[in-house]
Amino acid sequence: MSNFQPGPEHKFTFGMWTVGNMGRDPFGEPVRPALKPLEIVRLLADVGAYGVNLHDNDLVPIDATLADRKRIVADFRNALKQHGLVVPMATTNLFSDPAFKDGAFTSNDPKVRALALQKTMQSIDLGVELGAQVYVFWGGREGTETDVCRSPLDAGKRFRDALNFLCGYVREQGYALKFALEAKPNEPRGDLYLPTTGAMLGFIPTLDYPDMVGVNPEVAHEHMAGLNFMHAVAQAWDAGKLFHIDLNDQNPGRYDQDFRFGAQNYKQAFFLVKFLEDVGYSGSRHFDAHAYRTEGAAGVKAFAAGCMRTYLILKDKAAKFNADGEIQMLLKELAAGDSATDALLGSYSSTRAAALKAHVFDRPALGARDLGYEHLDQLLFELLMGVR
Ligand code: DIG
Ligand code: MN
Ligand code: MN
Repeated sequence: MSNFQPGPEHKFTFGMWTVGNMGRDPFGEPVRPALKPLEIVRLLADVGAYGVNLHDNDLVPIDATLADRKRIVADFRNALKQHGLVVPMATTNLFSDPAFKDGAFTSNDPKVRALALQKTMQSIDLGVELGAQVYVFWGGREGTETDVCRSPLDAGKRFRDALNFLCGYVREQGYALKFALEAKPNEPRGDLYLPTTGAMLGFIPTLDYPDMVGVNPEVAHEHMAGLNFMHAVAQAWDAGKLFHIDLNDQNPGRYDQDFRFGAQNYKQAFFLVKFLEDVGYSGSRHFDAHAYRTEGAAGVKAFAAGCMRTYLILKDKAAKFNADGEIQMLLKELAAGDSATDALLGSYSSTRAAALKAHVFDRPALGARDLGYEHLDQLLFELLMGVR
């Protein structure tokens, strides 16, 4: 039995804001003390993480002087080196400061839009300096409580203009950086623009440099929209756009719970891990989650360790599923072709179209088949529950 201990090869990463979450919520004050960046690095190294990700202001306060910035970044880089952590991803906080209360890139105020570009370029510089190769854009304030304030067409154009400008900046700087767009349907705004991963995938081809831009799907955010997260990830993968991923958990129809990975929906978490491992996803397994507000320091460590242990347990279950003779035999039967019909399917030809139109189907027989999914799903359940 593997001991499910995380190692660098698993590429588990956490945002500084995750284990650094103080437990503040809209109805309550912080319950945990703030952790300094160096304490976060030490904590993540202790639990076996591979890397740490950050918003600009998770590390460098928004009003820091250049001298402050220089010292803070030097200390942080020393801590990363001392503890053997890397920074695969960085992002900008364009949602905390009141200046962005009505959006950043999509704000009606051109001064705010310009400030957002300035802040993001500075934050990109910081991320690249720390070694980031993926840059995430989560538009936490890019939305509205009432559509009276602006047309979604103007919002989309402004977001497109901002990304095109920032792609131009990255290209001119010669940074080896890819952009990953993160969708969320709502919160903290009443509605967020481009609310799902699918919406982001439809938006990317409208950009000047679409090859530089992919997506960063988050479990909780697709679940908030009532969607199947693994399907969203599969669509992104199929489009060659799965540049990063935010792992956590969430019950549908709730606020953004950002629970420990696998804490709510074991079966969906299993199918996600199986998908990522089956296709050979090589990116970070990034946990964008936080401990329950009930927890103290020990609970935060248990949260972080639990995220990674759960992933490794489900990875082991996926391997067992793929090696289970009865399950694989049933799947093989389900996937079996039919030589007579195979000739009718495939790329278009007038011959094939004529044959299809002439073919006589036994439709009642097709409807009468017993597909055996109940038995197959029960086998999966028993495998997940450890009785198989
Ligand atoms: C929230 O899901 C967002 C922010 O935490 C951050 O900007 C992004 C990076 O994963 N996710
Ligand atoms: Mn979230
Ligand atoms: Mn996220």
